[in-house]
Amino acid sequence: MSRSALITGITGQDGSYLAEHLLAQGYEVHGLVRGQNNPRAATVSRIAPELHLVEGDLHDQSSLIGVLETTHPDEVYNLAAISFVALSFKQAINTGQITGLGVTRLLDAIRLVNPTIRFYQASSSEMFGKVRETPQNELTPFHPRSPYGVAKVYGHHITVNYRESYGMFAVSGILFNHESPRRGLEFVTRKITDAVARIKLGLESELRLGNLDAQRDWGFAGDYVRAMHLMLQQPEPDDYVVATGETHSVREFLELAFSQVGLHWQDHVVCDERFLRPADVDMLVGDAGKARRELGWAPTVSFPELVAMMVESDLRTLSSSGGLAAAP
Ligand code: NDP
Ligand code: GDR
Repeated sequence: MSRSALITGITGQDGSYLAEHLLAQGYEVHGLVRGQNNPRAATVSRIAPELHLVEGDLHDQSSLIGVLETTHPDEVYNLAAISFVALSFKQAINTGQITGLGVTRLLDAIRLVNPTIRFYQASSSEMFGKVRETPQNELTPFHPRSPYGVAKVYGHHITVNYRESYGMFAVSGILFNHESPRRGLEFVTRKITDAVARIKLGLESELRLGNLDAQRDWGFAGDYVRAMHLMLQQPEPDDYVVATGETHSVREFLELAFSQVGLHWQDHVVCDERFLRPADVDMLVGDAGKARRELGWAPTVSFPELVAMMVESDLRTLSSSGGLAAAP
């Protein structure tokens, strides 16, 4: 009998990479889709045709219980969230409801239906926020800087709490930023690579951005979903930082992305205070030593390779669609 997995957030960046990875390992994979006629469901079904889509919402506990009862998963990966930090400032309560309390709804549903299910929570380096030490590891104290970060801290602690209180196999993966050609256009990396392709093709001339000094530890999403799966295969549940160990500024990302197509970013980028946040995270860099030692995990894509992959993909997609399609 093949193993079965349920992924929430299937229509997001990580959902499709994780589905592909688990299908390749022989899993039966179910993906939770919210809403009526969700337009992103068709995209993920094209990427992973063997995937089974099921309806449910992290707002609605009985939908989660129903999905667990019908899909019988051995493993549940909770990737669903309001994940855009800027939006979380504008919708702080909604972010708390989904990104925070949604974790408890899912953990409680698992406890009721089948407490032996293994559970992965998508925690974030945003929990470190105003960092207390560099690099950040599993023991670094949290100081979140946004409603999103605060909600993720709650999600992390409730995951650890259900493990300790009920003996559930519940783990929290503290993942640093990871990007890809499938990254949403609202995030800075894809916003940049999409704009570079548009400017190169003569479709646009300007890119408006906020804080260029922010530094992030950027890896490739395809590498990071392998770590999620490995965490659920361990003899004991535990929490892990997943990161490359390198940090780069938004300015460095711009430099590499524009120079790849023979352009200077200074000729096109305009600073626009609409994209500044009420509070930002200045610098993140992770120490993934524990994941390396215990999971045997290591990233395979370097920072320049990641930027090149994303620029090439956006150029290819926009060239073949005459500038109409945003997502590959
Ligand atoms: P995305 O923003 O691309 O995807 C978020 C997913 O959550 C979408 O599929 C969205 O569905 C779904 N969702 C939102 N609200 C609900 C709801 N009420 N019920 C069910 N599903 C919902 O995120 P990523 O793929 O980039 O990230 C995956 C997870 O990992 C997120 O939890 C994120 O916070 C976390 N994370 C991400 C990092 C990164 O760098 N990418 C780093 C660290 C953590 P819909 O299509 O309906 O909107
Ligand atoms: P982040 O990613 O907040 O780190 O959260 P994002 O790409 O949104 O921002 C990174 C940094 O770039 C600065 N920035 C801009 N950001 C956006 N989106 N748009 C702009 O125009 C812009 N200009 C400058 C930001 O201020 C910030 O400092 C991501 C999400 O995937 C989270 O869900 C995840 O938990 C963390 O990564 C780890």
